[in-house]
Amino acid sequence: MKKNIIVTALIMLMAAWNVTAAWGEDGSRLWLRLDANSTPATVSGVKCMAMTELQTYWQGGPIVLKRQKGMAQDGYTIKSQGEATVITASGDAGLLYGAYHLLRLQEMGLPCQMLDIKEKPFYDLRILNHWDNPNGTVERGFAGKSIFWGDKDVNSEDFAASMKMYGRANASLGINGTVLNNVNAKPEALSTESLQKTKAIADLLRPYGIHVYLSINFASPIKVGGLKTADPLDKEVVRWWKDKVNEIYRMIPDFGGFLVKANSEGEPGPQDFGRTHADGANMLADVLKPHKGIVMWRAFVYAPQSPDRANQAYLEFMPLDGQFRDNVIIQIKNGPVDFQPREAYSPLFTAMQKTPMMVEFQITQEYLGAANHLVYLAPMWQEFFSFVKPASLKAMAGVANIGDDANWCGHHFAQANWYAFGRLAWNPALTSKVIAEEWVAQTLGLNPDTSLVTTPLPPAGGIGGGAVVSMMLDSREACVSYMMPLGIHHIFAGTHHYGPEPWYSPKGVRADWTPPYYHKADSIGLGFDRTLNGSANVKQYPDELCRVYNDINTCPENLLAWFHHVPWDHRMKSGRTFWDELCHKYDDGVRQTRRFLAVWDAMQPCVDAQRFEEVQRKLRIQVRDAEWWRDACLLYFQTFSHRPIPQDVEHPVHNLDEMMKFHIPITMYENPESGYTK
Ligand code: GCV
Repeated sequence: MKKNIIVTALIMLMAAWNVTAAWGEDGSRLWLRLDANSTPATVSGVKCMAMTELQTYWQGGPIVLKRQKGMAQDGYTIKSQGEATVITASGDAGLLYGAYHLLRLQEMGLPCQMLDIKEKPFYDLRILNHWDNPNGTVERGFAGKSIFWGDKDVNSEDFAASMKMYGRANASLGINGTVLNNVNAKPEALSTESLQKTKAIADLLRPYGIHVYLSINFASPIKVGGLKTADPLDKEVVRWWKDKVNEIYRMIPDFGGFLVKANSEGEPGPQDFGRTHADGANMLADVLKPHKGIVMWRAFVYAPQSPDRANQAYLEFMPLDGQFRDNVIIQIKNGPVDFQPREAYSPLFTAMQKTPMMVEFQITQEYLGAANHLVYLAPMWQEFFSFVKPASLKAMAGVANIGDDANWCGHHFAQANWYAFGRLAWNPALTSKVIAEEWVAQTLGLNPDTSLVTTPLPPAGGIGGGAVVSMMLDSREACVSYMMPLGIHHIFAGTHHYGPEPWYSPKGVRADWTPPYYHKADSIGLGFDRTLNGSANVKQYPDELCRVYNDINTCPENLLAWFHHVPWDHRMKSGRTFWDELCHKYDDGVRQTRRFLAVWDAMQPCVDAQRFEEVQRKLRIQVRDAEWWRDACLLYFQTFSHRPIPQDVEHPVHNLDEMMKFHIPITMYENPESGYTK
């Protein structure tokens, strides 16, 4: 962990190991304050943690923490009684969440008197998924190395301090579970040595009400246990898993369970032995059941030969609906392809009626500009919830964007996505705006009710939050516009998913790993025909939506090229042709990023210098990247459309042949640094 700077933000995320002068003496612009010299948590219980936090940070009158039977799990009330404030909950976690609620009000400068608050989480399970590898790399991680693995000494004070911050940040949002390792799980995650480390982490996170979980490699009985098979119906295999699970629970009595990626992208699974997902999941569920453990079985599957990857999860899982044990939850990505800037929702969510399901969102910005682009994701997740009723799900998982970078997430504003995930898992009815306002007030110390239109600017903070909030709210749609508007998807560079390579199609690479599989550009038009005349993906949706999506004239324009091969001259609602609209969308996206930069530039008097400069640098990269996206996509698609770029649209500043030769030399474990850019 780099300890030379500390910035911000998530409630207490960043404590102040050496707060820089630029950040000022007031390290309090946190969701909750951290004291710079605090020692690692030595307290044992969660309730104790609630007391400690209040004793340390609460600036109001006396607080009473009360236990009361019969209240919802993790729920709490906060009531003012004379001078005192009473937090009541049936369990210790509820008391801790109540304490953080109170501190949030305080940090936001909201009234802390006359309180009468009643809260309970919408989901019992609110869980982060870390794609962290034993060697310390983080798959699709853009914020440095793993905070858990690699050369970390889990018994050191540094490690305890970092787990303390991680625990506080999560608990302040109500996050109560974490999967510590990559779903592309190395078998060694279950070795006794690795389990010792898992135990150490579990011990450090327990005071924050956080349970640990592990991703497992389905072939572990062979690779760790030395058996000849991992067939889930084989008695010896079952015995091996029982013994392993018993070993885990002896070490970690409150261990949460397993997350499984099976028969997907080369990972082993029950199908390797002629068995189904249900056979595999149920076997693990049975051995976990006596310990109250659960299985989160992922539905992220697709096959090289499939004519439409978006169809695959439904085809594999629908026949198994109702066949899973009650401690199995099917974990489904929000969209049927892969965390694209915009996707239709995964049709499994409305199709499966007899199986517990949970949604997997991606907090890390694998496909949304990594840790270089400011893209606030709450609007995307809320869009999902406008199609899929929150109550139809059991839980919410988020693929974490956390690493050992000084600001934890690689981009200051990426912390807002971690924050938003936690807040939405607690209450999916919260609006993106409210969440952004909370974050801006606590992290930047800006009043979200004020915009930046007043001139001259006051010399110090306290204003301008409104402009930042609206920039955040617009940022996801802007990203869609400059990357993949109107339903276009997966036209990323083959190796890193950062920049555009709609042409990427080397010989020998499987088709569904290349952009032409998805955009299908030709002289007629652009987009994937998923109608009844095409891959029939529309049929996986409820009848009413199927009809809407199937007809090019009723299909929402923001999903047009997702469901249709759209003719270049198709007339859009704006009156423009599809080609002209496409040009305008890319252009809008670029202009928006320039606007974001201008908003931020104007914030200079209101934000600490260090954070101002770091965000400004990233926004400049984002503007250049947006131009790169626009030019690469429009010039490439123009080779099919043979239509001019409209006069009222800014024309490309790059040449297509130059861009086709341009490659960023990064792997899936890195964030592109500014030097790469065109
Ligand atoms: C962990 C995408 C990503 C992979 C990821 C996979 C998954 O394909 O590119 O890095 O693997 O999704 O979610 O399993």
